[in-house]
Amino acid sequence: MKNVNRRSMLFRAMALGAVSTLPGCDYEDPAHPDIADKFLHAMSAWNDRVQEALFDPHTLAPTFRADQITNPPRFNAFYDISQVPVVDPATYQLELGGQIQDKSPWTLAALNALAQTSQITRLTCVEGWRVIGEWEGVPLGDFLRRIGADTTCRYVSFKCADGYYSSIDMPSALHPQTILALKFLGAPLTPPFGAPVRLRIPTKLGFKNPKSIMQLAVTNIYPGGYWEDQGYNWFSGS
Ligand SMILES: Nc1nc2c(c(=O)[nH]1)N[C@H]1C(S)=C(S)[C@@H](COP(=O)(O)O)O[C@H]1N2
Ligand SMILES: [Mo]
Repeated sequence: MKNVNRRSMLFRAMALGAVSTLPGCDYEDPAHPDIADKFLHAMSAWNDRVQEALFDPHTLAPTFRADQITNPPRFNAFYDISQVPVVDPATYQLELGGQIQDKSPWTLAALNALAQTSQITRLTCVEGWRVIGEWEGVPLGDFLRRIGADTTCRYVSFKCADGYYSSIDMPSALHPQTILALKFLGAPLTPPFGAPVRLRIPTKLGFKNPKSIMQLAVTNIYPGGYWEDQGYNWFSGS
């Protein structure tokens, strides 16, 4: 058992090592730019398969005490905080698409009326910083079952108010700590931190936590993502 765990840890470390060297390294062989690119993408696709195979849907990400929370939190997006779009919570509707039986859109009030859960977990950005925060919201698995999503599909995809987009594998979507977060530190999310609804998925890196989600879809067609399409490893479990 001990050996199996150690081996699994080693594979995880290898997979994550490749994740963290891929985005920032700017590696390009001037003589064969396409070959270098294809090689890195093939490595990343291999990484996705290893990480998907190793993912244990019952293993929980670490949780923390209230006094460990990073306050103030740290903002990150592909643009400056002054450019953050503001979504009107009163008229907000979460649109649903793909392999879902009931695609009626969800208001914020309807989402708030569902059973909520809260977590004190760590968000790790691929840039190398981490914050601990308290998020509260609806378990994504509960929500998917509620709307009649086909949970045999491979992907859940998200489109955001700022044009950001991302997607996750179904086993990770059904993980108990994966939530559609509505609150941070007991108060509704603010625009920089993903108002009105963001994904909080502590088993994955920060860029897999889309903020200000406007559309959610369930699909078997690979949806990619904003950073994923630029070479960041898609699975990116942490
Ligand atoms: N809509 C949207 N969501 C996003 C991003 C973004 O640019 N736009 N950036 C991602 C990245 S790279 C990180 S690290 C986290 C940062 O979340 P925070 O601002 O709450 O720390 O949001 C993720 N979700
Ligand atoms: Mo990030």
